[in-house]
Amino acid sequence: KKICVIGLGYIGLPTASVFAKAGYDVLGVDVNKRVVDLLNKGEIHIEEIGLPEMVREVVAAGNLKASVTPEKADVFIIAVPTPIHEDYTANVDYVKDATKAIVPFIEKGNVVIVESTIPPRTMDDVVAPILAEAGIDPYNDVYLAHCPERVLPGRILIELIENTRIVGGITPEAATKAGDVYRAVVTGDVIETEAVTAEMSKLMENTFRDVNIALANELAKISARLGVNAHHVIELANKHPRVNIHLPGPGVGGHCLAVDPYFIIEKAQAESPLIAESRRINNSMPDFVVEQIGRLTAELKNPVLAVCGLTYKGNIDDVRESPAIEIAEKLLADSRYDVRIHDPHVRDEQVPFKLTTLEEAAKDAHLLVILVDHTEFKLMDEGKLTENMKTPVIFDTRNCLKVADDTKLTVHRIGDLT
Ligand code: SAJ
Repeated sequence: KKICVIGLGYIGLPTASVFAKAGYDVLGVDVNKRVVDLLNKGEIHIEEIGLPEMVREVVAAGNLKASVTPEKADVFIIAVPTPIHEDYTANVDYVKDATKAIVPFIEKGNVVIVESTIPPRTMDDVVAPILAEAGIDPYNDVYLAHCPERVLPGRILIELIENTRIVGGITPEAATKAGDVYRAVVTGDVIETEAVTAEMSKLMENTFRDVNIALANELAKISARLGVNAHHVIELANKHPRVNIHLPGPGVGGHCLAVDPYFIIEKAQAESPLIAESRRINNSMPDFVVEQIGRLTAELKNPVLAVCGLTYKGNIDDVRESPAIEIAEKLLADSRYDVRIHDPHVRDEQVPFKLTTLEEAAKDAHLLVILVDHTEFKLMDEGKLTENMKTPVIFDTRNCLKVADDTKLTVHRIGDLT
């Protein structure tokens, strides 16, 4: 069986690799020639645990090839980004372009799957009509389905295999045929439903998490006002069997949680005030962190700050929508501060400012701010790290450092600032 995967990003590339590893003949397609050339050499342009080894193996075995143009296949999987417009509506142009790109290669009986996250009704109102216009009956000629990806960056290769998959067919037969594609490689359940239900359930998963994080972030702010330790409150409240307060932090980033809720708001604005307010709360966290840094350094004339971590979460190299970037930019724009920035997972060309080593960042610093819970930071020897600091003070916005009680260090956390 031949599978053509359109889009070789964080989802498409691992997906193509997993099918190739299972023995399928896979063609990965991307508009970026550099990505295609790299892949044909067995190399990759993104960071994900286990992926370099897997890609090298399947490319060497001849099961995965890459090209800038699609070819005929039994199954087409579209995994392209859905960015957001300035007005917070979804930009589904890449999904449209990818659909148009495969149209000349589609034959009767093919399975066409969209994995990209899309606003509710996009399969019925946008994708199906593109096929229809090209003379392909989306309900009878092909098996068209939405199968949202649900993998967690950092655990993609595990979750691609083990997670439950939701397959939303544009017809019940399409759901079954598309479901069979995943049943061949997935050990989790494969559940069939209608396209719009699949679209909505994917969006609600990420919205659920975003709203819950907003609640935790609101608690952090309330705690700062009232002089309560939010982390203790969370620890105790979460002893209740039906309570699971999330972790407050410097904000919500990434291309999923910080974006997907808007796809629901766009389609039902009057009915989604809670979702919209949660977005506002999470978006306000970078300002809250900058304010707290101001308070922690209020006594100093020219505070030197060591800012550690830029990615949107730990142990990945993805800086999309990262609140840490926003915080770094705000600090850099404030002439009161001397700011040094370090992230072991980020390369200079990914960000609009210069990066330093951890040692350079910490040297003579008054405050070290942890914005991301990379393992490198969690494992670091705080004594060694702070020995060259002017004052051994850390602001751990991720509550990720385990600091011994007898340490000379002062550690502030986002949930225990009073
Ligand atoms: N965060 C907090 N507090 C928390 C949990 C997370 O501040 O308690 C922050 C993180 O630091 C990060 C952001 O939220 O900035 C998002 O991180 P995440 O680990 O929650 O999720 P993503 O965006 O990496 O991946 C999510 C996952 N969705 C869910 O867990 C419901 C993943 O399964 C999806 O496949 C992915 O979105 C996606 O592609 O939609």
